[in-house]
Amino acid sequence: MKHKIYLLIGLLLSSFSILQAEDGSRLWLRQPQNAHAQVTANKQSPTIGLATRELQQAWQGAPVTLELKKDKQLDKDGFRIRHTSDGLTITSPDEIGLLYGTYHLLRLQALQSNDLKTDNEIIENPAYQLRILNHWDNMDRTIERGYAGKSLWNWDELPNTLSDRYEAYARANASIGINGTVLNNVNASPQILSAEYLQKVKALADVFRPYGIRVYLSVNFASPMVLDSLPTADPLDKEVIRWWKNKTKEIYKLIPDFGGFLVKANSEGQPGPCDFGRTHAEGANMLADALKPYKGIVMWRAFVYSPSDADRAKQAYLEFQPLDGQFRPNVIVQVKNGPVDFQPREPYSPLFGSMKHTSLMAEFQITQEYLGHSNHIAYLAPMWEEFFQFVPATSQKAIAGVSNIGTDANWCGHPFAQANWYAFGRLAWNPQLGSDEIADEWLKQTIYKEGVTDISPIHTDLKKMMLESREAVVDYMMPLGLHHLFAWGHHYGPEPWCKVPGARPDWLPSYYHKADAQGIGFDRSSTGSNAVAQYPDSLARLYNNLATCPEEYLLWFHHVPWRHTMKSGRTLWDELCRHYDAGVQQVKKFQKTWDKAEAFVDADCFKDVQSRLKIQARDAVWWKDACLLYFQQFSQMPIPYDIERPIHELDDLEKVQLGISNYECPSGELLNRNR
Ligand code: GCW
Repeated sequence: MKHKIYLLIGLLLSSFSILQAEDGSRLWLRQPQNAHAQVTANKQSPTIGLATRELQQAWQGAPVTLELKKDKQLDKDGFRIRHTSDGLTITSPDEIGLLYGTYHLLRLQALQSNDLKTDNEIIENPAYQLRILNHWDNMDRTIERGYAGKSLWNWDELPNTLSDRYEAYARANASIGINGTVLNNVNASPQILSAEYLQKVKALADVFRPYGIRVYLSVNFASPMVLDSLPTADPLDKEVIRWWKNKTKEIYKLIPDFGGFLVKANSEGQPGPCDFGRTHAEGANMLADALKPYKGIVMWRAFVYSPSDADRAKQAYLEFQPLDGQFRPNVIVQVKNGPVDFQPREPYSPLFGSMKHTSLMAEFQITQEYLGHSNHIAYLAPMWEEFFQFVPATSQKAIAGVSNIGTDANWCGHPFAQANWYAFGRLAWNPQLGSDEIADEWLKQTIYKEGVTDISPIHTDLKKMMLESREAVVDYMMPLGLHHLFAWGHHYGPEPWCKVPGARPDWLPSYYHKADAQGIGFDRSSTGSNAVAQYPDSLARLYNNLATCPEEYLLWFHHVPWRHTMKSGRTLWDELCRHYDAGVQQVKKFQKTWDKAEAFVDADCFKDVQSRLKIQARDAVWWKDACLLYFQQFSQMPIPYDIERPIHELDDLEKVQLGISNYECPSGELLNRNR
């Protein structure tokens, strides 16, 4: 009797946990945990213990052997999976490779992949050695450009209380190959290096370690002045050098595998070596020397633009390229994918390929600062794929993505925003994976509710929606190479008219669109700012010529007359109108696609995405009307008669105030406030 009651309670609990678990909190790791697989290993360690447990609980197939062994074909994180007479063997020269192999195997199982059915060996090595998330998390748990709740790191409770989420976070990252995390905002508080906070950082590092995740910190260059009242932070000053050496030693005592520092210096008001008449290289090298004995690295950001006359898109190159060859080997210069700032579409940053004697790494933005926050679907893999066409992974050893993770139950706010975290990890492992393949993997593992066996009526459409979503955002926000038309501060809605008395010109949209009676766009050709000259010759020629410049970058590189004839034969103005309208129509199509998915997904998830799509559809119209009505004042041309008419007055749109802060926008709260 007693047993029966326990059984009943057990059943109730497990069905309850299944219901609970459809809230997105399990991410792409939703496989049943009741497998009892047979697993053996030729060594024991915490990491191998994790791999063993994952397999025991979820692997439904033949016995698995975990084999730690040198193998000429495998890098440290790489693995081999092969069939043997008594089951499967996962081999790796390092424990972490065994864990990656484990997650790979379980992913193949979840996807019912054919790779498993054949006798083929699977060999995987990551493209980038360092695959790092950058958190822009502040010490008060707000997140700069975070749209999924608060920061995961509960600094007040640390180091004594460890949230379950810390381990879940590490596991999720390990499952997609991410092996580093920068815990705090690049606009860094010096406090993070205080003895008190280092204890908290250590507590997190201890949780992450078995999952192969190394901890890094963003540091404020003026830390010695703020924390210990040194009179200067000059990187050539003996006391300053000593301070950083001691601080580094203190960190490694607590965290022997600490990864290193990320630095935003002399950018947007942050302190840096230039405050003391030194170069970025001198600043970075001083930190690199302190880290070298421990094999730590410095990731030094190239996101700089001073209030000078030079075109903002040229500035990172102008400042950093001349320093090529001056950085220590353990410095990596971290460069945003584009030359301006994470816009919906930018050409790649010309710094890539132009610093032959310096290690560079790309910084992507997973959080959708400029792509509709967590209200809009914008699957970013196609954007990153575009980047890899210009900047192949072979040229670098590291890659970073600005995280979109917060305390929301589903981690990322929008249920589909998880796909961007997932895609970043998968691409950092293998940039050759197609956006299509990654979307396929993510959907199958994440989105369909338990019990659905046939996804074929909806799967292709959902995948298509994801694949088209980023281009839709480009279309309704900033087509044809337009950029930075965002509202002051929050970077959510349109404000191409924005004027802020006394503001830096390059913080205002008109600096970028330059609309006037003649035309629109930023002349970066040889007759303008000549930013084209920063690209390799063949590309420079292509971009420089109005006739050959790819239309998706047209207004990035040229100021183009309104009546210019486009490839379609239409005028630029008509083409612009059509792109804006196409973006709007696309989102309406997404709404239809999603409504068809109702029977296949969890009810709450369905409603959540449905209501966010409504917001996205309204926002798309808002963007289209705002931009077209505003630019029409210059073009003086009619909106083509066969496309939907604006439904707003420009005057009204110019009065829209969202009332959201620059730094935090908890998901779900951005429901068209004050509109
Ligand atoms: O994209 C811009 C953001 C800032 C950010 C900065 C940076 C962390 O608007 O919020 O600050 O870039 O990358 O440093």
